[in-house]
Amino acid sequence: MKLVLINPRNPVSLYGDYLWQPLAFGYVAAATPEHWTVELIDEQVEGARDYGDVEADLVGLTAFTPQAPRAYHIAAQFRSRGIPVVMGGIHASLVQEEAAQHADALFIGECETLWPTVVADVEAGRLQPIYNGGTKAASLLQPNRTIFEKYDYEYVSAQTSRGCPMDCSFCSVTVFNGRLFRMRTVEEVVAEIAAIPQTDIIFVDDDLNGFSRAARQRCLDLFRAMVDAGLKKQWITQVTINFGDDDELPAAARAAGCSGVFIGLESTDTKSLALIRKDGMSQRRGIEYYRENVARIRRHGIGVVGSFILGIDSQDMNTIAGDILTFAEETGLDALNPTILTPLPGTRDYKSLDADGRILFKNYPQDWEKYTLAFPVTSMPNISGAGLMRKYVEVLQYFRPERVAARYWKTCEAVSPDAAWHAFLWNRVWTNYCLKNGAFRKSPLFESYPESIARSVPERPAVFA
Ligand code: B12
Repeated sequence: MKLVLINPRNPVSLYGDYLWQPLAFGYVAAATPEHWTVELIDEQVEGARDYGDVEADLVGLTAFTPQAPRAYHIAAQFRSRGIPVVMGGIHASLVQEEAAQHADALFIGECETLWPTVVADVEAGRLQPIYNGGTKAASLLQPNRTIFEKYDYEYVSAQTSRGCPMDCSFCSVTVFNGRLFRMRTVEEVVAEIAAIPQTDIIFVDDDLNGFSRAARQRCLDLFRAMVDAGLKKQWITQVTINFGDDDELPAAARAAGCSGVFIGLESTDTKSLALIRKDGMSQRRGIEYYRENVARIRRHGIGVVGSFILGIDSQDMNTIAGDILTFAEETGLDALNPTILTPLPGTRDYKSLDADGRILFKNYPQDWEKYTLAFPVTSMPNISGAGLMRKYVEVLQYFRPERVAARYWKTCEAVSPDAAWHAFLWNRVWTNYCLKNGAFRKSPLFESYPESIARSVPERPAVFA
Protein backbone atom coordinates (compact mmCIF):
# COMPACT_ATOMS: atom_id res chain seq x y z
CA MET A 1 0.00 0.00 0.00
CA LYS A 2 1.26 3.45 -0.85
CA LEU A 3 0.64 6.80 0.82
CA VAL A 4 1.60 9.95 -1.08
CA LEU A 5 1.97 13.11 1.03
CA ILE A 6 1.88 16.42 -0.81
CA ASN A 7 2.92 19.89 0.36
CA PRO A 8 1.26 22.21 -2.18
CA ARG A 9 2.99 25.20 -3.71
CA ASN A 10 1.57 28.62 -3.10
CA PRO A 11 1.93 30.53 -6.37
CA VAL A 12 2.35 33.92 -4.72
CA SER A 13 4.20 32.67 -1.68
CA LEU A 14 7.07 34.58 -0.28
CA TYR A 15 8.80 31.54 1.06
CA GLY A 16 8.82 29.36 -2.04
CA ASP A 17 12.58 29.29 -2.13
CA TYR A 18 13.23 28.95 1.56
CA LEU A 19 13.64 25.28 2.19
CA TRP A 20 12.44 23.97 5.50
CA GLN A 21 11.12 20.46 5.91
CA PRO A 22 7.31 20.42 6.26
CA LEU A 23 7.48 18.76 9.66
CA ALA A 24 3.77 17.87 9.76
CA PHE A 25 4.49 15.07 7.29
CA GLY A 26 7.35 13.75 9.41
CA TYR A 27 4.70 13.04 12.05
CA VAL A 28 2.14 11.66 9.59
CA ALA A 29 4.83 9.32 8.21
CA ALA A 30 5.82 8.24 11.74
CA ALA A 31 2.18 7.39 12.56
CA THR A 32 1.70 5.36 9.35
CA PRO A 33 1.90 1.56 9.76
CA GLU A 34 5.15 0.04 8.55
CA HIS A 35 3.62 -2.06 5.80
CA TRP A 36 2.78 1.14 3.92
CA THR A 37 5.28 2.91 1.64
CA VAL A 38 5.29 6.66 2.19
CA GLU A 39 6.38 9.13 -0.48
CA LEU A 40 6.65 12.90 -0.07
CA ILE A 41 6.11 15.36 -2.92
CA ASP A 42 7.05 18.86 -1.81
CA GLU A 43 5.95 21.41 -4.37
CA GLN A 44 7.76 24.14 -2.45
CA VAL A 45 10.92 22.42 -3.69
CA GLU A 46 9.78 20.98 -7.03
CA GLY A 47 7.25 23.56 -8.17
CA ALA A 48 3.67 22.77 -9.13
CA ARG A 49 3.28 19.67 -11.27
CA ASP A 50 0.71 17.36 -12.77
CA TYR A 51 -0.37 14.21 -10.91
CA GLY A 52 -1.83 12.15 -13.75
CA ASP A 53 0.97 9.57 -13.46
CA VAL A 54 1.26 9.38 -9.67
CA GLU A 55 -0.08 6.11 -8.29
CA ALA A 56 -1.29 5.92 -4.69
CA ASP A 57 -3.70 4.07 -2.43
CA LEU A 58 -4.12 7.18 -0.32
CA VAL A 59 -3.13 10.83 -0.67
CA GLY A 60 -2.54 13.14 2.29
CA LEU A 61 -2.53 16.89 1.73
CA THR A 62 -1.56 19.64 4.13
CA ALA A 63 -2.06 23.41 3.71
CA PHE A 64 -1.45 26.71 5.39
CA THR A 65 -4.19 29.11 4.27
CA PRO A 66 -2.47 30.53 1.16
CA GLN A 67 -1.78 27.00 -0.08
CA ALA A 68 -5.43 25.92 0.16
CA PRO A 69 -6.52 26.67 -3.46
CA ARG A 70 -3.59 24.69 -4.81
CA ALA A 71 -4.32 21.85 -2.37
CA TYR A 72 -7.91 21.66 -3.64
CA HIS A 73 -6.69 21.60 -7.23
CA ILE A 74 -4.37 18.67 -6.47
CA ALA A 75 -7.10 16.85 -4.55
CA ALA A 76 -9.42 17.08 -7.57
CA GLN A 77 -6.82 15.42 -9.80
CA PHE A 78 -6.55 12.36 -7.55
CA ARG A 79 -10.24 12.13 -6.75
CA SER A 80 -11.15 12.13 -10.44
CA ARG A 81 -9.10 8.90 -10.66
CA GLY A 82 -10.84 7.37 -7.64
CA ILE A 83 -7.83 7.76 -5.31
CA PRO A 84 -8.98 8.81 -1.82
CA VAL A 85 -7.69 12.13 -0.48
CA VAL A 86 -7.37 13.12 3.17
CA MET A 87 -6.79 16.76 3.94
CA GLY A 88 -5.22 17.90 7.20
CA GLY A 89 -3.30 20.85 8.62
CA ILE A 90 -4.16 24.24 9.94
CA HIS A 91 -6.36 25.52 7.09
CA ALA A 92 -8.51 22.39 6.84
CA SER A 93 -8.87 22.42 10.63
CA LEU A 94 -10.00 26.03 10.73
CA VAL A 95 -12.16 26.16 7.58
CA GLN A 96 -13.73 22.74 7.80
CA GLU A 97 -16.86 23.17 5.71
CA GLU A 98 -14.92 24.45 2.75
CA ALA A 99 -12.13 21.86 2.96
CA ALA A 100 -14.66 19.03 3.31
CA GLN A 101 -15.95 19.79 -0.17
CA HIS A 102 -12.56 19.06 -1.67
CA ALA A 103 -11.48 15.89 0.12
CA ASP A 104 -12.83 12.43 0.87
CA ALA A 105 -11.91 12.89 4.53
CA LEU A 106 -10.94 15.80 6.72
CA PHE A 107 -8.33 15.39 9.39
CA ILE A 108 -8.74 18.02 12.08
CA GLY A 109 -6.06 18.68 14.69
CA GLU A 110 -2.88 16.75 15.39
CA CYS A 111 -2.23 13.42 13.72
CA GLU A 112 -0.13 11.42 16.20
CA THR A 113 -2.79 9.27 17.83
CA LEU A 114 -5.64 9.04 15.32
CA TRP A 115 -3.87 8.71 11.97
CA PRO A 116 -3.38 4.91 12.31
CA THR A 117 -7.20 4.60 12.52
CA VAL A 118 -7.61 6.54 9.26
CA VAL A 119 -5.14 4.23 7.53
CA ALA A 120 -6.91 1.15 8.91
CA ASP A 121 -10.23 2.55 7.68
CA VAL A 122 -8.78 3.02 4.19
CA GLU A 123 -7.56 -0.59 4.20
CA ALA A 124 -11.03 -1.75 5.25
CA GLY A 125 -12.78 0.48 2.69
CA ARG A 126 -14.69 2.45 5.33
CA LEU A 127 -13.03 5.88 5.28
CA GLN A 128 -15.07 8.32 7.38
CA PRO A 129 -15.69 11.92 6.24
CA ILE A 130 -14.16 13.48 9.35
CA TYR A 131 -11.58 12.61 11.99
CA ASN A 132 -10.62 14.82 14.91
CA GLY A 133 -7.18 14.19 16.42
CA GLY A 134 -7.53 17.04 18.93
CA THR A 135 -4.69 19.23 20.19
CA LYS A 136 -4.10 17.82 23.64
CA ALA A 137 -1.36 15.23 23.20
CA ALA A 138 1.23 15.68 25.94
CA SER A 139 4.04 13.97 24.13
CA LEU A 140 4.84 13.52 20.47
CA LEU A 141 6.18 10.69 18.37
CA GLN A 142 9.68 10.98 16.99
CA PRO A 143 9.06 12.24 13.43
CA ASN A 144 10.10 9.99 10.57
CA ARG A 145 12.54 12.09 8.55
CA THR A 146 13.44 9.50 5.94
CA ILE A 147 10.70 10.97 3.72
CA PHE A 148 12.66 14.25 3.58
CA GLU A 149 15.86 12.62 2.30
CA LYS A 150 14.93 13.00 -1.36
CA TYR A 151 15.25 16.79 -1.16
CA ASP A 152 18.10 19.09 -0.28
CA TYR A 153 16.50 21.15 2.50
CA GLU A 154 18.45 24.00 4.07
CA TYR A 155 17.16 23.20 7.54
CA VAL A 156 15.99 20.10 9.36
CA SER A 157 12.76 20.99 11.20
CA ALA A 158 12.12 19.88 14.76
CA GLN A 159 9.63 20.88 17.42
CA THR A 160 10.01 20.92 21.20
CA SER A 161 6.65 22.43 22.24
CA ARG A 162 3.16 23.14 20.97
CA GLY A 163 0.61 25.77 21.85
CA CYS A 164 1.14 29.38 22.84
CA PRO A 165 0.01 31.06 26.05
CA MET A 166 -0.24 34.46 24.34
CA ASP A 167 -3.46 35.59 22.81
CA CYS A 168 -2.52 37.90 19.93
CA SER A 169 -5.56 38.81 17.86
CA PHE A 170 -3.94 38.15 14.47
CA CYS A 171 -2.38 34.76 15.19
CA SER A 172 -3.93 31.40 14.41
CA VAL A 173 -1.67 29.34 16.65
CA THR A 174 -3.80 29.83 19.74
CA VAL A 175 -6.96 28.97 17.82
CA PHE A 176 -5.45 25.82 16.37
CA ASN A 177 -2.92 24.50 18.90
CA GLY A 178 -4.50 26.00 22.01
CA ARG A 179 -3.20 28.24 24.79
CA LEU A 180 -1.86 25.40 26.87
CA PHE A 181 1.91 25.34 26.38
CA ARG A 182 2.78 21.67 25.93
CA MET A 183 6.45 20.94 26.36
CA ARG A 184 8.28 17.79 25.32
CA THR A 185 10.76 16.40 27.78
CA VAL A 186 14.42 17.33 27.49
CA GLU A 187 15.42 13.65 27.09
CA GLU A 188 13.04 13.15 24.17
CA VAL A 189 14.23 16.23 22.36
CA VAL A 190 17.92 15.55 22.88
CA ALA A 191 17.52 11.96 21.66
CA GLU A 192 15.77 13.23 18.54
CA ILE A 193 18.34 15.89 17.78
CA ALA A 194 21.22 13.47 18.39
CA ALA A 195 19.82 11.23 15.64
CA ILE A 196 19.85 14.04 13.06
CA PRO A 197 23.00 13.91 10.91
CA GLN A 198 22.71 17.45 9.49
CA THR A 199 24.06 20.50 11.33
CA ASP A 200 21.45 23.19 10.62
CA ILE A 201 18.21 22.88 12.53
CA ILE A 202 15.12 25.02 12.90
CA PHE A 203 12.98 24.57 15.97
CA VAL A 204 9.54 25.45 14.60
CA ASP A 205 8.14 26.15 18.08
CA ASP A 206 6.07 29.31 18.22
CA ASP A 207 7.71 30.47 21.40
CA LEU A 208 10.57 28.23 22.50
CA ASN A 209 11.07 29.93 25.86
CA GLY A 210 7.39 30.37 26.76
CA PHE A 211 6.21 32.61 29.56
CA SER A 212 6.11 30.51 32.70
CA ARG A 213 8.95 29.78 35.08
CA ALA A 214 8.64 26.08 34.23
CA ALA A 215 9.00 26.83 30.51
CA ARG A 216 12.08 28.92 31.11
CA GLN A 217 13.62 26.21 33.27
CA ARG A 218 12.90 23.56 30.64
CA CYS A 219 14.70 25.70 28.10
CA LEU A 220 17.74 26.08 30.33
CA ASP A 221 17.75 22.33 30.99
CA LEU A 222 17.38 21.60 27.29
CA PHE A 223 20.26 23.89 26.32
CA ARG A 224 22.54 22.41 28.98
CA ALA A 225 21.62 18.86 27.96
CA MET A 226 22.42 19.71 24.34
CA VAL A 227 25.87 20.86 25.42
CA ASP A 228 26.41 17.78 27.63
CA ALA A 229 25.41 15.51 24.75
CA GLY A 230 27.98 17.24 22.51
CA LEU A 231 25.40 17.81 19.76
CA LYS A 232 27.29 20.62 17.98
CA LYS A 233 24.33 21.90 15.95
CA GLN A 234 23.62 25.37 14.64
CA TRP A 235 20.00 26.23 15.17
CA ILE A 236 17.48 29.00 14.81
CA THR A 237 14.04 29.36 16.36
CA GLN A 238 11.21 31.68 17.37
CA VAL A 239 11.17 33.21 20.84
CA THR A 240 9.35 36.02 22.59
CA ILE A 241 11.25 39.19 23.43
CA ASN A 242 11.44 38.13 27.10
CA PHE A 243 14.14 35.68 25.94
CA GLY A 244 16.50 38.64 26.37
CA ASP A 245 15.31 39.75 29.82
CA ASP A 246 18.62 38.69 31.33
CA ASP A 247 21.89 37.07 30.24
CA GLU A 248 21.25 33.55 31.46
CA LEU A 249 18.92 32.28 28.72
CA PRO A 250 20.73 33.73 25.69
CA ALA A 251 24.10 32.59 27.07
CA ALA A 252 22.85 29.04 27.57
CA ALA A 253 21.17 29.02 24.15
CA ARG A 254 24.35 30.24 22.50
CA ALA A 255 26.43 27.54 24.20
CA ALA A 256 23.96 24.99 22.77
CA GLY A 257 24.42 26.32 19.22
CA CYS A 258 21.78 29.02 18.82
CA SER A 259 22.58 31.23 15.81
CA GLY A 260 19.42 33.25 15.46
CA VAL A 261 16.02 34.02 16.90
CA PHE A 262 12.90 35.27 15.15
CA ILE A 263 10.90 37.64 17.34
CA GLY A 264 7.44 39.02 16.66
CA LEU A 265 8.05 42.63 17.69
CA GLU A 266 5.03 43.62 15.55
CA SER A 267 5.17 47.38 16.10
CA THR A 268 7.31 50.09 17.60
CA ASP A 269 4.40 51.93 19.18
CA THR A 270 2.61 50.79 22.29
CA LYS A 271 -0.83 51.84 21.07
CA SER A 272 -0.60 49.34 18.21
CA LEU A 273 0.72 46.64 20.54
CA ALA A 274 -2.30 47.13 22.77
CA LEU A 275 -4.67 46.86 19.80
CA ILE A 276 -3.29 43.49 18.74
CA ARG A 277 -3.15 42.33 22.37
CA LYS A 278 0.60 41.78 22.47
CA ASP A 279 1.91 40.69 25.90
CA GLY A 280 1.68 43.11 28.81
CA MET A 281 5.37 43.86 29.22
CA SER A 282 5.78 44.80 25.54
CA GLN A 283 2.67 46.98 25.77
CA ARG A 284 3.91 48.76 28.88
CA ARG A 285 7.56 49.25 28.01
CA GLY A 286 7.43 49.21 24.21
CA ILE A 287 10.39 50.30 22.22
CA GLU A 288 12.88 50.79 25.07
CA TYR A 289 12.27 47.25 26.24
CA TYR A 290 12.75 46.01 22.70
CA ARG A 291 16.01 47.92 22.29
CA GLU A 292 17.55 46.60 25.49
CA ASN A 293 16.62 42.99 24.86
CA VAL A 294 17.63 42.94 21.20
CA ALA A 295 21.03 44.33 22.22
CA ARG A 296 21.44 41.77 25.00
CA ILE A 297 20.61 38.84 22.73
CA ARG A 298 23.00 40.03 20.03
CA ARG A 299 25.80 40.51 22.56
CA HIS A 300 25.71 36.76 23.08
CA GLY A 301 26.37 36.08 19.39
CA ILE A 302 22.75 35.38 18.45
CA GLY A 303 21.26 37.23 15.48
CA VAL A 304 17.77 38.74 15.68
CA VAL A 305 15.11 38.65 12.96
CA GLY A 306 12.52 41.29 13.85
CA SER A 307 9.00 40.69 12.55
CA PHE A 308 6.66 43.66 12.13
CA ILE A 309 3.06 44.18 11.12
CA LEU A 310 1.96 47.05 8.89
CA GLY A 311 -1.71 47.96 8.72
CA ILE A 312 -2.76 48.00 12.37
CA ASP A 313 -5.76 50.32 12.80
CA SER A 314 -3.84 52.85 14.89
CA GLN A 315 -1.35 53.47 12.10
CA ASP A 316 -1.50 56.22 9.49
CA MET A 317 0.73 57.21 6.60
CA ASN A 318 3.10 59.03 8.93
CA THR A 319 3.59 56.29 11.46
CA ILE A 320 3.20 53.10 9.52
CA ALA A 321 6.67 52.41 8.15
CA GLY A 322 9.37 54.91 9.06
CA ASP A 323 9.79 53.73 12.62
CA ILE A 324 10.49 50.19 11.55
CA LEU A 325 13.49 51.12 9.44
CA THR A 326 14.81 53.50 12.06
CA PHE A 327 14.44 50.85 14.73
CA ALA A 328 16.16 48.27 12.49
CA GLU A 329 19.01 50.68 11.81
CA GLU A 330 19.49 51.77 15.42
CA THR A 331 19.32 48.33 16.96
CA GLY A 332 21.23 46.65 14.11
CA LEU A 333 18.50 44.08 13.49
CA ASP A 334 20.17 41.29 11.54
CA ALA A 335 17.13 40.42 9.45
CA LEU A 336 13.61 41.70 8.99
CA ASN A 337 10.20 40.13 8.43
CA PRO A 338 7.77 42.86 7.37
CA THR A 339 4.18 41.68 7.13
CA ILE A 340 0.79 43.20 6.45
CA LEU A 341 -2.02 42.63 8.94
CA THR A 342 -4.01 39.74 7.48
CA PRO A 343 -7.16 38.23 8.95
CA LEU A 344 -6.33 34.53 9.02
CA PRO A 345 -9.37 32.26 9.36
CA GLY A 346 -10.43 31.46 12.89
CA THR A 347 -8.64 34.43 14.46
CA ARG A 348 -10.30 37.23 16.41
CA ASP A 349 -9.11 39.65 13.74
CA TYR A 350 -11.00 37.68 11.10
CA LYS A 351 -14.21 37.77 13.11
CA SER A 352 -14.11 41.47 13.90
CA LEU A 353 -12.91 42.66 10.47
CA ASP A 354 -15.49 40.47 8.79
CA ALA A 355 -18.26 41.74 11.06
CA ASP A 356 -17.27 45.29 10.08
CA GLY A 357 -17.37 44.40 6.38
CA ARG A 358 -13.70 45.27 5.97
CA ILE A 359 -12.43 42.13 4.27
CA LEU A 360 -12.06 42.95 0.58
CA PHE A 361 -11.00 39.62 -0.85
CA LYS A 362 -13.54 36.95 0.00
CA ASN A 363 -13.86 35.03 -3.21
CA TYR A 364 -12.89 31.83 -1.41
CA PRO A 365 -11.23 29.47 -1.86
CA GLN A 366 -9.32 31.22 -4.69
CA ASP A 367 -8.68 34.39 -2.69
CA TRP A 368 -6.94 32.49 0.10
CA GLU A 369 -3.81 32.57 -2.01
CA LYS A 370 -3.59 36.29 -1.33
CA TYR A 371 -3.40 35.69 2.43
CA THR A 372 0.40 35.57 2.32
CA LEU A 373 0.80 38.43 4.83
CA ALA A 374 2.51 40.43 2.09
CA PHE A 375 -0.66 41.80 0.53
CA PRO A 376 -3.46 43.97 1.99
CA VAL A 377 -6.76 42.10 1.96
CA THR A 378 -8.72 44.47 4.23
CA SER A 379 -9.56 48.14 4.26
CA MET A 380 -7.97 50.32 6.94
CA PRO A 381 -9.33 53.42 8.69
CA ASN A 382 -6.43 55.79 8.11
CA ILE A 383 -4.69 54.51 5.04
CA SER A 384 -5.59 53.13 1.61
CA GLY A 385 -4.38 49.81 0.24
CA ALA A 386 -2.28 51.64 -2.34
CA GLY A 387 -0.84 53.86 0.39
CA LEU A 388 0.02 50.87 2.48
CA MET A 389 1.73 49.17 -0.44
CA ARG A 390 3.77 52.32 -1.04
CA LYS A 391 4.93 52.31 2.56
CA TYR A 392 5.50 48.58 2.41
CA VAL A 393 7.85 49.11 -0.50
CA GLU A 394 9.79 51.67 1.53
CA VAL A 395 10.35 49.03 4.16
CA LEU A 396 11.29 46.45 1.53
CA GLN A 397 14.28 48.61 0.54
CA TYR A 398 15.92 47.02 3.58
CA PHE A 399 16.42 43.99 1.31
CA ARG A 400 18.33 45.70 -1.51
CA PRO A 401 21.13 43.28 -2.39
CA GLU A 402 23.91 45.73 -1.51
CA ARG A 403 22.33 46.42 1.87
CA VAL A 404 21.85 42.75 2.63
CA ALA A 405 25.50 42.15 1.76
CA ALA A 406 26.63 45.03 3.97
CA ARG A 407 24.45 43.77 6.80
CA TYR A 408 26.02 40.33 6.50
CA TRP A 409 29.45 41.78 7.27
CA LYS A 410 28.10 43.97 10.06
CA THR A 411 26.47 40.97 11.73
CA CYS A 412 29.68 38.99 11.25
CA GLU A 413 31.57 41.61 13.22
CA ALA A 414 28.99 42.68 15.76
CA VAL A 415 27.32 39.34 16.47
CA SER A 416 28.93 36.21 15.01
CA PRO A 417 29.70 34.66 11.59
CA ASP A 418 27.07 31.93 11.97
CA ALA A 419 24.44 34.50 13.01
CA ALA A 420 25.35 36.46 9.86
CA TRP A 421 24.93 33.38 7.67
CA HIS A 422 21.51 32.40 9.02
CA ALA A 423 20.29 36.01 8.91
CA PHE A 424 21.51 36.19 5.34
CA LEU A 425 19.49 33.09 4.40
CA TRP A 426 16.40 34.80 5.75
CA ASN A 427 17.05 38.17 4.09
CA ARG A 428 17.83 36.44 0.79
CA VAL A 429 14.24 35.10 0.60
CA TRP A 430 12.94 38.62 0.78
CA THR A 431 15.53 39.98 -1.66
CA ASN A 432 14.43 37.37 -4.20
CA TYR A 433 10.80 38.20 -3.54
CA CYS A 434 11.49 41.90 -4.08
CA LEU A 435 13.42 41.21 -7.28
CA LYS A 436 10.58 39.04 -8.59
CA ASN A 437 8.04 41.75 -7.80
CA GLY A 438 10.09 44.71 -8.96
CA ALA A 439 10.20 46.35 -5.54
CA PHE A 440 13.66 47.85 -6.15
CA ARG A 441 12.81 49.60 -9.39
CA LYS A 442 12.90 53.38 -9.51
CA SER A 443 9.37 53.74 -10.85
CA PRO A 444 6.74 54.69 -8.25
CA LEU A 445 6.16 51.07 -7.53
CA PHE A 446 3.27 49.43 -5.79
CA GLU A 447 1.27 52.65 -6.15
CA SER A 448 -1.25 50.35 -7.60
CA TYR A 449 -0.76 46.64 -7.12
CA PRO A 450 2.53 45.22 -8.32
CA GLU A 451 2.05 43.40 -11.63
CA SER A 452 3.18 40.01 -10.38
CA ILE A 453 0.58 40.06 -7.65
CA ALA A 454 -2.04 41.76 -9.76
CA ARG A 455 -2.14 38.79 -12.08
CA SER A 456 -3.92 36.86 -9.37
CA VAL A 457 -6.23 39.71 -8.38
CA PRO A 458 -9.51 39.56 -10.28
CA GLU A 459 -10.45 43.16 -9.80
CA ARG A 460 -9.08 46.23 -8.13
CA PRO A 461 -11.39 47.62 -5.47
CA ALA A 462 -11.77 51.39 -5.25
CA VAL A 463 -9.81 51.53 -2.03
CA PHE A 464 -6.66 50.62 -3.94
CA ALA A 465 -7.22 53.08 -6.77
C1 B12 B 1 7.66 26.70 10.30
C2 B12 B 1 6.58 27.64 9.82
C3 B12 B 1 6.75 28.19 8.56
C4 B12 B 1 7.86 27.82 7.61
C5 B12 B 1 7.31 26.67 6.75
C6 B12 B 1 7.92 25.35 6.95
C7 B12 B 1 7.09 24.30 6.29
N1 B12 B 1 7.39 23.99 5.06
O1 B12 B 1 6.18 23.77 6.86
C8 B12 B 1 7.95 29.07 6.72
C9 B12 B 1 8.85 30.13 7.30
C10 B12 B 1 8.43 28.79 5.30
C11 B12 B 1 6.52 29.56 6.84
C12 B12 B 1 5.93 30.33 5.91
C13 B12 B 1 4.65 30.84 6.02
N2 B12 B 1 3.85 30.75 7.10
CO1 B12 B 1 4.29 29.72 8.67
N3 B12 B 1 4.55 28.81 10.25
C14 B12 B 1 5.46 27.98 10.63
C15 B12 B 1 5.15 27.51 12.06
C16 B12 B 1 5.95 28.36 13.03
C17 B12 B 1 5.38 26.04 12.35
C18 B12 B 1 4.76 25.09 11.33
C19 B12 B 1 5.11 23.69 11.71
O2 B12 B 1 6.00 23.08 11.16
N4 B12 B 1 4.43 23.17 12.74
C20 B12 B 1 4.69 21.85 13.27
C21 B12 B 1 3.76 20.81 12.64
C22 B12 B 1 4.09 19.45 13.19
O3 B12 B 1 2.45 21.18 12.99
P1 B12 B 1 1.27 21.26 11.93
O4 B12 B 1 1.75 21.77 10.65
O5 B12 B 1 0.12 21.91 12.55
O6 B12 B 1 0.95 19.69 11.69
C23 B12 B 1 0.21 18.90 12.60
C24 B12 B 1 -1.30 18.94 12.35
O7 B12 B 1 -1.74 20.15 11.77
C25 B12 B 1 -1.58 17.75 11.50
N5 B12 B 1 -1.44 17.86 10.06
C26 B12 B 1 -0.90 18.80 9.30
N6 B12 B 1 -0.97 18.49 8.01
C27 B12 B 1 -1.58 17.30 7.92
C28 B12 B 1 -1.91 16.52 6.81
C29 B12 B 1 -2.54 15.30 7.03
C30 B12 B 1 -2.89 14.47 5.84
C31 B12 B 1 -2.86 14.88 8.35
C32 B12 B 1 -3.51 13.60 8.59
C33 B12 B 1 -2.54 15.68 9.45
C34 B12 B 1 -1.90 16.87 9.22
O8 B12 B 1 -0.65 16.81 11.97
C35 B12 B 1 0.59 17.47 12.33
C36 B12 B 1 1.16 16.76 13.52
O9 B12 B 1 0.23 16.70 14.57
C37 B12 B 1 3.63 27.81 12.13
C38 B12 B 1 3.03 27.95 13.49
C39 B12 B 1 2.49 26.61 13.98
N7 B12 B 1 2.49 26.44 15.25
O10 B12 B 1 2.08 25.75 13.24
C40 B12 B 1 3.49 29.02 11.23
C41 B12 B 1 2.19 29.17 10.49
C42 B12 B 1 1.74 27.81 10.01
N8 B12 B 1 2.56 29.99 9.34
C43 B12 B 1 1.65 30.80 8.99
C44 B12 B 1 1.72 31.65 7.86
C45 B12 B 1 0.60 32.64 7.71
C46 B12 B 1 2.77 31.55 6.96
C47 B12 B 1 2.87 32.31 5.66
C48 B12 B 1 1.61 32.23 4.83
C49 B12 B 1 3.12 33.78 5.83
C50 B12 B 1 4.30 34.28 6.46
N9 B12 B 1 4.65 35.43 5.95
O11 B12 B 1 4.89 33.73 7.36
C51 B12 B 1 4.07 31.66 4.93
C52 B12 B 1 3.67 30.94 3.65
C53 B12 B 1 3.87 29.47 3.62
C54 B12 B 1 3.40 28.82 2.36
N10 B12 B 1 3.84 27.63 2.16
O12 B12 B 1 2.65 29.30 1.58
C55 B12 B 1 0.44 30.71 9.88
C56 B12 B 1 -0.63 29.91 9.15
C57 B12 B 1 -2.02 30.33 9.44
C58 B12 B 1 -2.96 29.67 8.53
N11 B12 B 1 -4.22 29.86 8.76
O13 B12 B 1 -2.60 28.99 7.60
C59 B12 B 1 1.03 30.00 11.15
C60 B12 B 1 0.04 29.14 11.92
C61 B12 B 1 1.60 31.09 12.05
C62 B12 B 1 0.63 32.01 12.72
N12 B12 B 1 1.17 32.71 13.68
O14 B12 B 1 -0.54 32.18 12.48
N13 B12 B 1 5.94 29.12 7.99
